[in-house]
Amino acid sequence: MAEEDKNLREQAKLYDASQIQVLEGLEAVRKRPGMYIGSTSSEGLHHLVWEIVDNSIDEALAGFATKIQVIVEKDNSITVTDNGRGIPVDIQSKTGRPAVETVFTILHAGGKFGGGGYKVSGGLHGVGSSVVNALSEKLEVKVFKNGKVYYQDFKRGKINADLKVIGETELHGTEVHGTEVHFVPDPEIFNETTEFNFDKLATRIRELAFLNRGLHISIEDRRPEEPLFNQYHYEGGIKSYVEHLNANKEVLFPEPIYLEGQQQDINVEVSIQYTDSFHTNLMTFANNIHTYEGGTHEAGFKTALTRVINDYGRKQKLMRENDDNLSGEDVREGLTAVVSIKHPDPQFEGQTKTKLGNSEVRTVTDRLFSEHFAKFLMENPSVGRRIVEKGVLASKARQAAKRAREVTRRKGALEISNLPGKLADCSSRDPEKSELFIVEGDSAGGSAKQGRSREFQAILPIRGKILNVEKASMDKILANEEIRSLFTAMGTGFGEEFDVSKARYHKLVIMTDADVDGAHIRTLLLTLFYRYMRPVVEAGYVYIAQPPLYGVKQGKNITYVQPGENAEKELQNVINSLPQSPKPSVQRYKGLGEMDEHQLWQTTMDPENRLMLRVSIEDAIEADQVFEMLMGDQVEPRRAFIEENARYVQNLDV
Ligand code: TSJ
Repeated sequence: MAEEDKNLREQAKLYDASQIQVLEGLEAVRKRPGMYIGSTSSEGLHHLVWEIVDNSIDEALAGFATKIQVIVEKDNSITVTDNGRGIPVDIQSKTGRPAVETVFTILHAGGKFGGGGYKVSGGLHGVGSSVVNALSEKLEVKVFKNGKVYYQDFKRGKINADLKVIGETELHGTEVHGTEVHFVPDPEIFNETTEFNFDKLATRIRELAFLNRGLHISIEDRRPEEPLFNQYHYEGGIKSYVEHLNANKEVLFPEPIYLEGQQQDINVEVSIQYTDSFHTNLMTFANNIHTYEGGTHEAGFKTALTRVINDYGRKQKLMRENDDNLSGEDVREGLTAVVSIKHPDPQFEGQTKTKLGNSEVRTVTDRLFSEHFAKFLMENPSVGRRIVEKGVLASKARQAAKRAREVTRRKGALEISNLPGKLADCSSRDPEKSELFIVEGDSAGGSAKQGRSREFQAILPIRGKILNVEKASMDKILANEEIRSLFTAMGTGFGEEFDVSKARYHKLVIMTDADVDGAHIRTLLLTLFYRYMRPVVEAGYVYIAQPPLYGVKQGKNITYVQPGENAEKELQNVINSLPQSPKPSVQRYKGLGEMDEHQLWQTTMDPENRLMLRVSIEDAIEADQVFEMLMGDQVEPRRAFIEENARYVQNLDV
């Protein structure tokens, strides 16, 4: 009995000590949220969702969960549910507390128990569910396990009440098991916005479905009157991803090549398919994290692809004996590929921690892919021939482009001393302060020149449609006047010599009319940036100006309404808020040309007032796909796009 008492007292002491640690730990998270989730902007807010979802993904990777459900509730809170084993609820000897409580109260407690297998959580960002808890006004967890429903809730990371059983799970004789977490992001922390972006969530959730073959994952938005509900499930996994990426393209062979293999605890999946375009789309992932900066899996894949195609081409006498080997770039032209590896202990490196570092992954990926691919080529000689021929063609085009570039360079055409005449440069030479506005049309360009702040804003007017980079080879692109002036103004060089650190402006602002043509030009520019200035997009230098959609005029005063989902509502609010006489008049701005230089400055260019959208690499990829659809060979998707957008424009014109 005395022994028991002592034990209890010890436990209580332990508990007090750990509670103090808990409070200090989570208090640190609330003091410096940026250190744990990157920022407290919209980016950080969405990060919370991935921290939670990653835990369910881990449960799926472990082979226990098959369904994950994400809900954006009416109040912008989030519910994530899975049908896995349920977070353990037993008392841990170390803390004397239920495991599930520890998951939410101790920093970095995620994945401490269970062990083994692949984990997403605790990977790249993986700061864990306790950080989400600390940054939530309220968090509730329900664990369905052992025939019971366990419940606990927290406020700003603090335990509200102990874990308790609130019900039974027996449902029509089948045992329900799983985990449900509901959290309300704390507006004290997320003081910019607590509003979730459905498309952003849906895009990543769809990606997770592609990356985890067989998983059922859904997202529901309960905020609109008519809730939105998307379900994703791909039996083909990344093979379906490649099919999706190539949906609007002409492909060289009907079914993407797919392989999965395992070696040294590393799981490798690769799927590839060639299209008839010049564009390479290679996406690599490690433990579901998009490795934008590549790494050893990417390197292994690239080496294998180049080697296998050259070996095959020579063996089959599809290349001449004296020809040089095809280069990596040559064999990747027109390639769409997804490489996804899973590793028990992934190491992420690089500027944005999106470069896989584990060296053993290089050889494993190389080996598994080359074996499969070489076999495929032997078994499919007509496809093999087309792939080699495409590479040979790319090689020839590259040599032609190199000659064209040399001529361009000799003439000094891309040098800053040859700044295009149309460019109205700014006087600052500090790239961080300097902005380049790319303006649709000479007349709007004129107003922008008049209205700008000469000190740090430069204007480059471009005329109408720029070159279709989808169908043009590199030498054609370089010969294009509009494109050349853009690259010259930027000062970054072109192609292999491209150097983002030479950028003369750290803001590149696309300013087009708010109509279909403007949208088209914007898509063209984004595609150009994505394909030929990608580091500029990745650095976050590209923006889209947001000229106002409406102006409500009363007397001398004009109130502007910005574009966006709620523009019409906002317009009504503005009208209602004004006195009814004299009667306010509404103007809908269809083009930049309808504003004078003063208005243009005030509404769209003045850093104090303007609204600009920063373009993410995902936005650019999407633009690239829209572009492909608009410009590619297939007529049907293009018609659908135009019809859909025609409707959209009609709606706007109401
Ligand atoms: F972490 C979290 F709380 F945020 C969270 C965890 C949120 C959600 C929506 C789900 C989960 C979660 C955790 N789903 N499934 C699990 N599984 C475990 O934690 C688990 C269960 C059993 C065992 C075992 O060894 O028996 C081990 C683990 C890690």
